Amino acid sequence: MVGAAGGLAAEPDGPGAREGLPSLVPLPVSVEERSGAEFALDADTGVRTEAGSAEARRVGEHLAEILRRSTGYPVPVSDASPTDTSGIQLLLADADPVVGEQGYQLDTSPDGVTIRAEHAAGLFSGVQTLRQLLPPEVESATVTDADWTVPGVSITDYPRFGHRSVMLDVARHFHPVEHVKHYIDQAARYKVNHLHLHLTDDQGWRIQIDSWPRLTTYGGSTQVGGGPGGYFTKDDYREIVEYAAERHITVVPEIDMPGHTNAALASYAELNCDGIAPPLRTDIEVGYSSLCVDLPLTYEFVADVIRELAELTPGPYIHIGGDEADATTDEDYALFMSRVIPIVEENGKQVMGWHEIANTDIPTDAVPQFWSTSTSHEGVRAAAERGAKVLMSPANKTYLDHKYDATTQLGLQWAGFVEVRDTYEWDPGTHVEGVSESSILGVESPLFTETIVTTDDMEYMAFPRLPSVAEVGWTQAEARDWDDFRLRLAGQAAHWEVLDLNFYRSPQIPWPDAEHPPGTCSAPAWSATEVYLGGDVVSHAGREWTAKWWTRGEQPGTTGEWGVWRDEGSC
Ligand code: NGO
Repeated sequence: MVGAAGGLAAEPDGPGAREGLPSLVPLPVSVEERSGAEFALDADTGVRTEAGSAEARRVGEHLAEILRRSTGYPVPVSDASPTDTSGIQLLLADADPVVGEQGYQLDTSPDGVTIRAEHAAGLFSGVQTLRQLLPPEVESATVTDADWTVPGVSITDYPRFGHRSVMLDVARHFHPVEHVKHYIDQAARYKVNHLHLHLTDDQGWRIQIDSWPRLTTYGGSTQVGGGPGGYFTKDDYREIVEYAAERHITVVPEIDMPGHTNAALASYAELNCDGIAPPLRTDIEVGYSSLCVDLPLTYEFVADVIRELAELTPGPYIHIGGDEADATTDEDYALFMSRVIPIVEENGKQVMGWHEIANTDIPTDAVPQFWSTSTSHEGVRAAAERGAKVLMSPANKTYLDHKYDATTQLGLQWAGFVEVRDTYEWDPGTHVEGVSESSILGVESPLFTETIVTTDDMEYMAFPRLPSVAEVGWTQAEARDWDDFRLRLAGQAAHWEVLDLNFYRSPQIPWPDAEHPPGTCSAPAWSATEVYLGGDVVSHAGREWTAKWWTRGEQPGTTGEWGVWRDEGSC
């Protein structure tokens, strides 16, 4: 067995991807180069899937669609046959048992490529690897000319952690179904298998709840900065769940409570302890709202919301938030959780929550999500000792909403700057005192959206950090090495260019791009608070800048809106 990291020529300091095999991210468990086993796709190549398995067929169709789009070949999908094994085979038999629930084996020969797995999830992961083995043009949305040769390899691969997740906050800025699907596509490429949707927060409620309709019609009517907001109808939401499932991604919906609930409290006066509805909020303060813990109606509300949400949720988890409940006393918080957790369980779901829930008496199948910048937490340690599993998303390692460095115009920085190397060089299995590998469920990279409006913004913050955290979740600890990773990551850029992804050219990565070698893109020069005069373009110091977002607020001496404008730099 040749470890992929060891078997290939790597030049840590030179620009450009490493030579040899295409750069795979996340790094597989083992990659053996096999000369003479290259396979060239052509107009006759078909995909053959395990006979009788609808799931394998779906993975096959998914692959065929990608190949048809870029190669223009017909790529028929049919049942695998013992007598004709040419082409691309997706089989659910005879995989080495070491691949487990989610792993796969991928072998090439001059006649084809065979992916074997125990389950369709493994086939799907193998297909993502195959995409990276093919030339980057395979990602083209239109028919392209390329040498469609898959190098000769024998790969055995399986994940370190079964739960690899991304989170998208659709509450601070609403992100419509198309944005979410786009994000799902990018995450699936890196073997992420969960999408946590932060559906509610102070600034907006984004999921239709039939028994409490004003949550969305009123509570979803704005967002950070005062834009029109929006929400998912139940059909929209089902569409997301289904789209994700086709990509072997399970959706984990989050209703954040008892804090982060201003949108709900604004929508229904009767949910407030004093019976008075607060105004909708469009700023980014945290820690001021709380559901009314003593009010019986609070639990009727929660029961309705959880029931309707559970009906929309095929996955096992419902995330109940629980973070930053600064407007709730500790006693009230514990009381609230002791009443809400059973509601989730009665609906047949397991609780996930930000790590503060571990300050209360949570059941052992509840999952605290660690988001602190510190490396110890007594409640999380104790929960792990009692047998709970922990989801790891330390803010200073995994928060995709954070600035890369002082020049990043988007993003927050309360946890410091988060460069690519920060997201890579940490170990989920040893990060939190007293919480060992066996207590770790997996790893998540959250994208909060206080400053994230467009898919360009999402891409810029997620790339290249999302693939980096994805490798932390997938690749075995001893195989990870920064100097090797940065070369493999550089190798991904060619795929991102075909995909037209707006990725951040971190100076830590030796990008192979001759046109834009590291450091030659002009850094964004400034951001400033200016009076907003209307329209989308504002003149500043004689130049025009596109303003992508602004924050409504009070500014001494002005009565209008004002904004934070940014220069976006150029390449
Ligand atoms: C914190 C806070 C969120 C913010 C985010 C911004 C958690 C779990 N609660 O993370 O409300 O949006 O930081 O980085």
